[in-house]
Amino acid sequence: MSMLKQKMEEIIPPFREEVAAIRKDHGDKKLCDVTVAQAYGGMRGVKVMITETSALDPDEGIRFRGFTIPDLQEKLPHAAEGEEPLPEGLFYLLMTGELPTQENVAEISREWQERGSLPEHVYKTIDALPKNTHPMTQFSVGIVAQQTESIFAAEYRSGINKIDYWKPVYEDTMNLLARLPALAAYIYRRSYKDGQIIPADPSLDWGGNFAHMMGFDTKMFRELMRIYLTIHADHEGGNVSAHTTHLVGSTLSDVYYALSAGMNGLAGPLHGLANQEVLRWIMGVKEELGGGVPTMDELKKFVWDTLASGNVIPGYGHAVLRKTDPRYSAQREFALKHMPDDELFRIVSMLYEVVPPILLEQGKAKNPWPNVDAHSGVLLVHNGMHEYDFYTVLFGVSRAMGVLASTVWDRAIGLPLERPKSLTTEFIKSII
Ligand code: CMX
Repeated sequence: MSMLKQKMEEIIPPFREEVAAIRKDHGDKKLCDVTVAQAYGGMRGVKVMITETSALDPDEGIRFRGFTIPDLQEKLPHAAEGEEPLPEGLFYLLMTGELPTQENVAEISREWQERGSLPEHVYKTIDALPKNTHPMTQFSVGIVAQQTESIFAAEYRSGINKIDYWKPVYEDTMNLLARLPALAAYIYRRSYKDGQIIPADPSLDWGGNFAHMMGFDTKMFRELMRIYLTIHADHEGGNVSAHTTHLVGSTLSDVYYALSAGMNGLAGPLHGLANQEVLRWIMGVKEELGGGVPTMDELKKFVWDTLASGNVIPGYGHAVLRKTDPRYSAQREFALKHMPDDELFRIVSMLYEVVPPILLEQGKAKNPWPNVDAHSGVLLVHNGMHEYDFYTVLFGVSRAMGVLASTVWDRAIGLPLERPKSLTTEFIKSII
């Protein structure tokens, strides 16, 4: 048995008992009251889910099993050539709650390389789609096409005991995570590079190899992928991609169905697709103003014009955060270190000064500060990846680690079918 599965075998039974005792002894304790505004308002702040892997503080941002992004940069193992944390290490942390050793991470890298080849029919399924199909559609289809491989679905059919559900879910999770880079790289190569497949490099880690298979072989791009895949992985349970994966998984759909559904949520412009929208919007600014770096006044006017036309400023605002997203700050640090004079980075930095006061003056957005998506695109463009319709796929490869780690735990502690109560406006009127 692999090191990680062995570890999960050890930690799941006592945790399961602890949760069962909490449910039995404290099940009546109230977590919150729900208002009419919350019922109509997308359930903001309603405490109705359990997610073990991470927690989001409105002011401090994300903590992965209690660790901030700077903590991860300091404490997670990195590649011999670089300084950025290895996403395999984050996955170990999300799964176990403990920091991994260098050996733990090397073992996961090796295991994902071994499990990493995509079944042949997945290529054929994607090839049946028009080449200009949005990369997120190809990604979602490519994930669900692998459902033929589900070990959980096969074991469920043969009557596996529910106490053991997490084990085949763990196997499916490891297979799917191992194969996502090959799937995403194929979509990139097919959509933009004549479909020539670049074979995996077994000497590389998960993120480094992903960069390589997409056709990017610089140290800076590998490092970018390592930090990118680490910081986008998880943002507690209520965001749409995590919540959808969790919801669909609660029916005992396997992880292929569940993740594909979650990715369809990530593909919305108010969620993960905002990363491509940011780049499209910045390019629009440049084009309208004749190229180069605009002045602050020109940028201000562009921001107001966008708002006046009834559109949001992509990359700004958040449903939970009330300060600058630490994932934005981590990417800003990367840019300051590697590409301080980049033209687009200068525009992104100017927007950081221009947008928040305007959103405050407009007085609608509860959070005027930038989120993760405001920064990722410029790092990719600087490194030669200009095809911004592809960016959300990178987000998806990373997000899969968080939502699938959570799915393993959902099955480990036996969370039931999710089924909240909906109300009619007639009912609301009757109580007011
Ligand atoms: N630009 C303009 N208006 C904005 C805004 C922005 N960046 N952020 C919020 N608002 C508006 C909302 O559209 C809403 O307007 P209405 O009252 O007319 O409906 C009002 O301000 C209040 O919204 P809110 O409570 O502050 O924000 P929500 O929780 O409803 O929405 C989010 C959060 C992220 C969808 C929103 O801030 C937004 O649309 N941002 C731009 C898109 C974006 O960057 N999304 C990526 C988020 C991170 C991720 O998931 O990847």
